[in-house]
Amino acid sequence: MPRTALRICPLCEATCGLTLTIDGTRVTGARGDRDDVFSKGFICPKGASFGAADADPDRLRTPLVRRDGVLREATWEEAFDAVAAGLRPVVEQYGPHAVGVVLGNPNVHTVAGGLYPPLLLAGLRTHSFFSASTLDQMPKHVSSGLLYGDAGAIPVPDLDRTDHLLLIGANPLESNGSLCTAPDFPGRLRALKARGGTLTVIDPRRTRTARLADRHVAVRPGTDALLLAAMTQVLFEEDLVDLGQLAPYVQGVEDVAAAVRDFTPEAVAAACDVEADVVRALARELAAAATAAVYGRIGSCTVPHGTLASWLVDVLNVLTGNLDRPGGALFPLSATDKTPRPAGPGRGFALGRWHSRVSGHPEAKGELPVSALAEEIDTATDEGSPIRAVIAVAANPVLSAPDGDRLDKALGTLDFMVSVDPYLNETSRHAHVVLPPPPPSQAPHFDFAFNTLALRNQVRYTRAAVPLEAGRMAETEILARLVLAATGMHGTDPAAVDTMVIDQTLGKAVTEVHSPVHGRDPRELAAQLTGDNGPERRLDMMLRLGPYGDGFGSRPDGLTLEKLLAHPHGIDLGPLTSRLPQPLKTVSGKVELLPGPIAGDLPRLRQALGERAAGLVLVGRRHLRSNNSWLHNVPALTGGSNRCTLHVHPEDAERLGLVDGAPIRVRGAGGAVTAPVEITDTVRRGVVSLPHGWGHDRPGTRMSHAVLDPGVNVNQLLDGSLLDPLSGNAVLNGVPVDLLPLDTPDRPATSARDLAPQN
Ligand SMILES: Nc1nc2c(c(=O)[nH]1)N[C@H]1C(S)=C(S)[C@@H](COP(=O)(O)OP(=O)(O)OC[C@H]3O[C@@H](n4cnc5c(=O)[nH]c(N)nc54)[C@H](O)[C@@H]3O)O[C@H]1N2
Ligand SMILES: Nc1nc2c(c(=O)[nH]1)N[C@H]1C(S)=C(S)[C@@H](COP(=O)(O)OP(=O)(O)OC[C@H]3O[C@@H](n4cnc5c(=O)[nH]c(N)nc54)[C@H](O)[C@@H]3O)O[C@H]1N2
Ligand code: SF4
Ligand SMILES: [Mo]
Repeated sequence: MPRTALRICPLCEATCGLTLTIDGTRVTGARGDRDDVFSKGFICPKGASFGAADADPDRLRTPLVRRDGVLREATWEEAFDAVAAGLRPVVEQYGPHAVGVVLGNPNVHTVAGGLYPPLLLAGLRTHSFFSASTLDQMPKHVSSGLLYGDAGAIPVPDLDRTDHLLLIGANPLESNGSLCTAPDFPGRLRALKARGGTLTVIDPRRTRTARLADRHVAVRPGTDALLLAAMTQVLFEEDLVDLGQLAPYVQGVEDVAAAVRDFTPEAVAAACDVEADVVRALARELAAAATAAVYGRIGSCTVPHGTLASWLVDVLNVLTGNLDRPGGALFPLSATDKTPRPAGPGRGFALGRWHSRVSGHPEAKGELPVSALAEEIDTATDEGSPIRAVIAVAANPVLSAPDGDRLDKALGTLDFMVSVDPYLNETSRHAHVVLPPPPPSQAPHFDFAFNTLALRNQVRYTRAAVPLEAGRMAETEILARLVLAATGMHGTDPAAVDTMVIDQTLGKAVTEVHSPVHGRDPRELAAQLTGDNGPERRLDMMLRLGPYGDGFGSRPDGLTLEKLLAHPHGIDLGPLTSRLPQPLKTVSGKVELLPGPIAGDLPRLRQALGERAAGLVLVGRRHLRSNNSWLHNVPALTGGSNRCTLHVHPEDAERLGLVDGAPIRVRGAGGAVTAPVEITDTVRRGVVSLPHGWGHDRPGTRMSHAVLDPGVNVNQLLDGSLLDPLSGNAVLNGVPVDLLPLDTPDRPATSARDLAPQN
């Protein structure tokens, strides 16, 4: 008899509750859980294909260990012996920085990824840490770090209550939202319009989201920081600045006024290709709205001025009094956040505490740019060792980061590489050991990351829907064992890792005056923890120490794991509320509106006033039925409009003599690829668009469906040299490209410099 089980969807940031139908141990169906306190039954085509993604026969079932150059099935014991034997000599001989840790996107979608990577990094003490964040939202972390003193304090647009939403470089109708966890983002935009609110979308493409908008501004890619600076200038010039309740918590308003004085609408119009009147209207509409929220995503981050654009998004929210108020942009308070300390000055946020060995890129939030991973492996310098071993967890940088060909070669030269990945793909094929996590039906789910970005405070936990299959190891245990193997403790019981974290956390909490457990005995507290295993006990501890927790009995109505388990559809913790000044950790204890590093980067923006790409520039796009590089192996999610084609505007196509459907050579600084042309007026003139995550045609992978329609790797067009300097984020959008005859060779004839924007 089929049964049902609840499972939060791990496939995107919307975190929808699913009701799975299960026949034996197989997931045969998935529908939205109507009783989920947050998602209320919403589901998208990816969630509906949960069963197919879960049961993909190409998912690895056992560890693989390389012997005589060939990856072969092995036992878990053999695999971890090989990991310890591969990693430790590198650490001992060349030091910790010779081990690179690469974390990919799915870490933010797993319990294991939330709980163990910090221990791996702390244990290894390597500076060679890279993640998908520097292909994504690092500019936002840096701007939040500088403005609020906390790189994790990211304000979320209050979609359900705002009167005016200004959406920049985001396409939630395909992506379902990002840095704003909102199940049914599309429905929430429609509701905004239905209640008389207005939606403005800034995007070089007329996306499905843009088609919902009252106003769509097809900005020239990479110029949002200029546009937003000009809007800021208008607010000052026309006396529209009104901080309202925020005033006591903000410093530096006058400094910002002076800093943006040159960026008039007239000055930015040509660079942005947006008329000065339109810029003025955007600023006036924002200021006039009863409440408004400015929200920027991928298109505003993965560009040369990503940190400045991210900063200006928040500056506009502050200057219009919309930061930290209902209807504006608010700071969530998640159930596993630490219990808030009293407001007051903090330590602030530092950038560049160390630098990358080869190009001297500054670290940001402890990370080096993943764009620099290849050179950190393949380039020797006088100082320090190149990276000789890599630990990759849920990461496919060969496709997701710039210049995959170079990285592909570099990974092939490592002394040792381990991948924690369910697939043998473009990246994991280089590993000496592959450790496959179980499919999601066999894993629990808790959103440590996305609850801190959710548009409503709520908490939900789902245990594994299906028991671990024989021979499988939970990803939490895989990562705990990996931490031990990497830090010279191979052979220790993995449960010791959780016990150590619990002892340390409770030991610290009892010393903190504001903690609900101040002064108590940590052993007595540890004995109270419930849960079936170490990760669950850690979750119980975090919930109980958190802002809604029971404080181990001091607030008897508060949250515990037991209470959460008794509410399988989740517990609603209420709408977001104003929280300032408590979240601020700047040295001044205020919002520091013009931080030094930002002021230092403004001359580069001023220079961009005169820059214009001479030819075509490339932007990306997402499709509802895809997810980065790893869902192309699920037949139900491929085909139809989800294809790797080059979107070209009809006028550009005519000028260049392009034919719809015919292949064309696209060349950038890092190489060339051939993709079919798709002529569409959804891209603006001068812009072409290719999606990322494709290029499944390398040998030695095991993705039998994906190879049938491999597409091409858009990131091969990049050479990894274009970065946002403050955050180290890769420039993935607004990149100059040429369209050339089909027989053009792979390697570029011109250098990156020749293709860079010209006056
Ligand atoms: N040109 C261009 N490039 C981009 C982007 C873009 O917009 N344009 N977007 C960027 C963004 S935003 C991101 S986040 C990155 C993503 O970059 P990555 O994180 O490198 O890539 P993903 O495709 O998300 O997949 C990572 C790996 O996780 C594995 N995986 C899936 N589920 C699990 C699991 O449960 N456990 C483990 N251990 N592994 C799992 C997959 O098999 C895959 O190998 O790509 C970036 N690259
Ligand atoms: N279906 C699906 N959903 C996903 C993913 C996926 O791959 N597929 N990936 C997930 C991940 S890892 C992330 S980070 C999120 C990302 O979520 P979003 O940020 O919503 O991602 P995109 O759909 O790529 O939207 C980015 C938009 O920016 C536009 N753009 C490009 N350059 C510029 C520019 O210079 N200025 C402006 N204003 N706009 C520009 C592009 O045309 C595009 O429409 O999506 C997540 N959800
Ligand atoms: S919107 Fe995202 S979380 Fe919701 S069902 Fe679709 S993929 Fe899953
Ligand atoms: Mo992402």
